[in-house]
Amino acid sequence: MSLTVRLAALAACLAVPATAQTWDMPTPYGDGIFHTQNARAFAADVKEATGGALELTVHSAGSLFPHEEIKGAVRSMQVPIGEFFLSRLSNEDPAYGLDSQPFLATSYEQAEALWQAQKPVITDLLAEQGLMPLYAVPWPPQGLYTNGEIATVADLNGLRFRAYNAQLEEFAGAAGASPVQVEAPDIPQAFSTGQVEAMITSPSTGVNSKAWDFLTHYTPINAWLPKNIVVVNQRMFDRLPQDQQQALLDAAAAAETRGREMSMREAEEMTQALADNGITVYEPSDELLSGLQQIGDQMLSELRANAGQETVAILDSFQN
Ligand code: PCA
Repeated sequence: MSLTVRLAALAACLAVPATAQTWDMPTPYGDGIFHTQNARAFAADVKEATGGALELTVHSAGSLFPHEEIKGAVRSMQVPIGEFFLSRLSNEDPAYGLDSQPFLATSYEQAEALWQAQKPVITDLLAEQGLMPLYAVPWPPQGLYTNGEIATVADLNGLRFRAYNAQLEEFAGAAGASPVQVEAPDIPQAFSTGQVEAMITSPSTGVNSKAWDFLTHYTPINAWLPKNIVVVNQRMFDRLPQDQQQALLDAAAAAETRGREMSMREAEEMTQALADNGITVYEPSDELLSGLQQIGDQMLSELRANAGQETVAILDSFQN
């Protein structure tokens, strides 16, 4: 072998380590959503830090597994890693759903404090299923989208209301609306076919689904900041060489910080984008806010009465 050929062969070995592996990473939301962009940046960081030995392929918008199957797919090792909406799991344990309790944590600071209180409990719960949390990122505060302005809770009466989890379903129901579960990528179709006519979600999801095509009004009620979480299968993680484990953890820590910053930026920029595209953005009336808060208070007292000790302990440490 000539020296050049040998050098070329050596370079090829260095570029693609012999043990290089690719991990599929299913995620629920579309490419235009900052959580997905953050996941792709996370993947790029992992690739760079491992010199290409570990590559993550992000499959967005539920394209590899539908949203409701992502957690199970990571658990059963069909995929090593995946992202989902944390409070979807509240039917397994109410601790998962606290970030979607209406008016419990309504700012980024409060959401962060709530996450710090939730995290040890959620880490233990996930560990029972062989899963380890890598990072969690809040959505911007959730606001109310309708046709026409909403002055009081009574104005929501009878509206077919898009919901994404059990808490929102309960909240909409208590406000007199009729909740219908619809995944985020299906929002435009659900509105255009008349399946739903109002929703509570972030300005990010409103812009991503072009809310101005089927809605006229938005009010930032800042009702809660739900989170997405990325989890890894513990056994798959343990099988990685130590340096790759560390690379994954470092990239995850960076993704949590970056994602939160993206979220905060979007809270403002996407609200502006709604207005720029013709949506009327208005401040909620005191009457509307206090009516919705009352429903939140009622839901919280029911939760406290029915939840286990650990969930109540999270609430106590957060609320003190
Ligand atoms: N967007 C997602 C979850 C919360 C949000 O802001 C959705 O509407 O499904």
